[in-house]
Amino acid sequence: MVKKALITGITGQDGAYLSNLLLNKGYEVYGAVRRTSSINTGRLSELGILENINIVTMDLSEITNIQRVIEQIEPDEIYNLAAQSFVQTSFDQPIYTSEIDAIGVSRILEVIRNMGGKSKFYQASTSEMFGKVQDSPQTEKTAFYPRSPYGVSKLYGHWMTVNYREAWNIHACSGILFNHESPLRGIEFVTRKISLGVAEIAKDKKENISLGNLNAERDWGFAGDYVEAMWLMLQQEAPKDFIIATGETHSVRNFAEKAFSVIDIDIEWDSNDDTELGKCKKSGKALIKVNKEYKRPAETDHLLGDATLAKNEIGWEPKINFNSLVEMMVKKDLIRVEQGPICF
Ligand code: NAP
Ligand code: G4F
Repeated sequence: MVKKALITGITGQDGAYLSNLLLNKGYEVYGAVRRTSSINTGRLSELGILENINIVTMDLSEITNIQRVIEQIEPDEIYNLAAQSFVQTSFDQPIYTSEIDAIGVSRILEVIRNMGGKSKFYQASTSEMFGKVQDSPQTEKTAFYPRSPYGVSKLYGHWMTVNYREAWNIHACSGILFNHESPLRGIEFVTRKISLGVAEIAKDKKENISLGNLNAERDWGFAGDYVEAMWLMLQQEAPKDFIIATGETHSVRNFAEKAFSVIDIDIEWDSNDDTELGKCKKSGKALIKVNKEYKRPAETDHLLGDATLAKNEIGWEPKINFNSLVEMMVKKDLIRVEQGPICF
């Protein structure tokens, strides 16, 4: 029997990679899209898979909509990737972020419960739940301490997933995924902002890149590797939560240095305060500027994940390392700056 998967957030970065993976495995893929005034299926088109997906309209704010869609499809697996996923925006839109990232999860879980718990459920949890980290590296046992309305909302979704598993015996699990990036990453996130900025500077379309906290550290992996972990988690006999990470951490500063090295530019830093500049070693030109507008009211300073449990129990390991990831993103943006489209 062909398996049916419903993916919320299918128009996002992970939605595109996960759809591709599931289609290759022979799934019938249903993609939930919220109503917008313009078409935003560009990532699915870029991967050449849009025509193979059954698009359905579904917004996480509307339980009746969720119920009708799930009742109609009767999916074997539901991957809840939909979210207001930008941490910075969550400080300006905390209520909306909670509505989708927290209560939205309850809405789906309630529908699954009311339908007798037949669909398996994957929740897109996040390393942002560790926030002000209580331990490093972070494991499945590390205490949470979220530092943004996004992190707090995701923590609610995480515990609801655990609770519905324990209370109602639903095959529900939560992937605590550390930052994962790709050429399909949204342009507001720091890695893509840098890769695109570097490409634009290389092609004389931009003078410099403005960034916020250069010292924040993230455990950055490749999104294509991470969606495989989502699928693996739903294939297990018993549902369980796993950390998915590379086990390496790098600062935003490191990421920028590596990205410029792809176009043969070495960066040197000229001070260590709010007026810091990253200059081209050869020409002395300022290519990176610090702008406090991009700093956050409360920051997650350091993330480093330990994915040993995932390696031992579900056989997951990352394939793409940090250097290859940065190179892949800059090289793709160099092509896009000339040929487009730049964003989705
Ligand atoms: P993304 O590119 O920002 O995609 C988010 C998706 O959610 C988009 O398809 C968006 O639709 C959809 N969405 C937003 N609000 C919605 C609503 N009210 N109803 C229905 N759909 C809605 O995010 P991503 O990087 O692919 O991440 C996927 C999931 O993993 C998110 O839940 C994110 O929080 C979580 N996560 C991501 C990372 C990471 O590093 N990427 C790490 C840990 C966890 P539109 O296209 O219409 O905006
Ligand atoms: O790329 P970011 O915006 O990602 P952030 O906040 O870590 O969140 C991402 O990863 C989470 C997993 O931990 C996901 F759950 C979430 O959905 C999202 O995908 O920022 C990374 C770091 C931050 O410390 C930020 O302060 O980069 C720092 N940063 C410095 N300058 C900047 C900038 N971030 C952005 N977006 N733009 C800047 O100019």
